[in-house]
Amino acid sequence: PNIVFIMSDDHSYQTLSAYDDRFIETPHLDRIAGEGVTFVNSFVANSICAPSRATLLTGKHSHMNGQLDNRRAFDGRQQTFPKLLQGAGYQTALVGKWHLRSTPTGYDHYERLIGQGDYYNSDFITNGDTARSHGYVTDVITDKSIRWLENRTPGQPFALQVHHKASHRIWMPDTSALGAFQDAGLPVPDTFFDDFTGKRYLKTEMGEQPQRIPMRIPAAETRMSIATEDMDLVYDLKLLDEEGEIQTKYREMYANDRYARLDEQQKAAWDAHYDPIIREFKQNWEAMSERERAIWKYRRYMRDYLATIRTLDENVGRLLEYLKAEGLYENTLVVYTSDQGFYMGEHGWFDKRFIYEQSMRTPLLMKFPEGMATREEVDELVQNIDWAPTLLELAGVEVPAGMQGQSLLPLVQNEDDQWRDALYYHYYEFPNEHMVKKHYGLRTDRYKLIHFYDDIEVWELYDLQEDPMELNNLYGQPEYAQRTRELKERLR
Ligand code: SGN
Ligand code: CA
Repeated sequence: PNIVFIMSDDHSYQTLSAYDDRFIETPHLDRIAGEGVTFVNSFVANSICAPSRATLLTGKHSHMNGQLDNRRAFDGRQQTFPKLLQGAGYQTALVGKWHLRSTPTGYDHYERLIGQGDYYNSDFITNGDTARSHGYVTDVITDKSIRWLENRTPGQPFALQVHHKASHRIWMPDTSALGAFQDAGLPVPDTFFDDFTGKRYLKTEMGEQPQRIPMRIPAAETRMSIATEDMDLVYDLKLLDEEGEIQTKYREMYANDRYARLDEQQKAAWDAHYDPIIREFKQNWEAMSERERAIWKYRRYMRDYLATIRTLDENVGRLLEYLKAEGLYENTLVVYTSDQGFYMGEHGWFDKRFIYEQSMRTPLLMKFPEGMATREEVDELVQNIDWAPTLLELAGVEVPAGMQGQSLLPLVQNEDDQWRDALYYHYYEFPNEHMVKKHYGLRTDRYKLIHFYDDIEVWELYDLQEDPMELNNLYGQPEYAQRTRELKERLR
């Protein structure tokens, strides 16, 4: 079978309608779900880009493949699934985001973005040579993918990785999608104004009233709030006014870099959309309360984010149509996923990194080759360490012993009560612009135990069944002492 592995950047499961249709309909992505398997408990091992991509390639946790954070370069000498597929006779290619700094290994062909790449008129490195590709990056990545498929050697199986830039910060929509969510309702999440007080330890002594003791709260020390200047009015929300009255920390970066990349035609469409929004902002901002301002920023953010997803969904549809038209669809495994989840205003945030649900989860849909009977929904705990073993087993290649994940093939065919009962997680990038502390933890189907360490010493425990939004830290409560000991032992 062929493999088409599509991975977007920072696409939350909350904005993929096979999972959640409060914000957006994604009919093309839903088709993969409809004809295949939806993994409803899909997670990453370290919720950040380069580590997630290294885990995809190696089937290993960060401490085993060496890619702890976004800063270091991936050691491309180690064993990866593209190398193994190549060795087994597959044509291999990667188009789009790479973000691992070192030169890609294991590919017959690659056209990769440099670092984060750009939404408009982005540069690509094609097998070593750098050139600019005019247009919107999601269209361009799809075009390049289709072109590679057209030029491949027929009759030989292929594995193509399509790694989109969308829907990464700063969420720049295509000109065709600019107004798409202007009138959308966009419900404000219940936890948008979370003050994190439920994360304090609850201390109880015999005969005393339970009380929350003051302590440092990792969630309260981050820099990823929509309401504050963490989310920049000009850079993130595109409020670049001609008069220069909206002065923010990243105004120049937006003006001289992101916005400056647009050509005259793109700028005309861009300005026609944002200028009225800027005027409205200037008229109303002063009179608004803190709360109203926060909600206004949230909706402005969501409109752009969702517009990038709209174009992403259309382009996935275009690629699927191509596979169908060429008679390739039936014998191809199509995977759709993201390098991690993202906050859509839950806890007042954007960004990711935390072991908390919205960022530890990631969408995962798989349409298997025709003739394989698969379940429609898999609810066992799966993680990105499992992706490489799955692709290898499907291709008939032996999974190396060093890979820590497990092939999902048996699981998609049959329920498995012997499947793993817990996931390990570890995030290492601190300090960093968003200031999420280093932490590791364990997630079972019901509980999550977390240890924040380094410049802080904090444990958290959540009962996901009673408290799915992880608002109420149970660590230290006497009635959870036994449970905590068991979870700690399992984690150790
Ligand atoms: C950039 C973003 C951050 C984001 C990281 C990591 N800032 O630094 O907001 O957390 O990427 O994202 S930006 O100003 O450049 O947009 S990741 O997906 O690559 O891990
Ligand atoms: Ca990412």
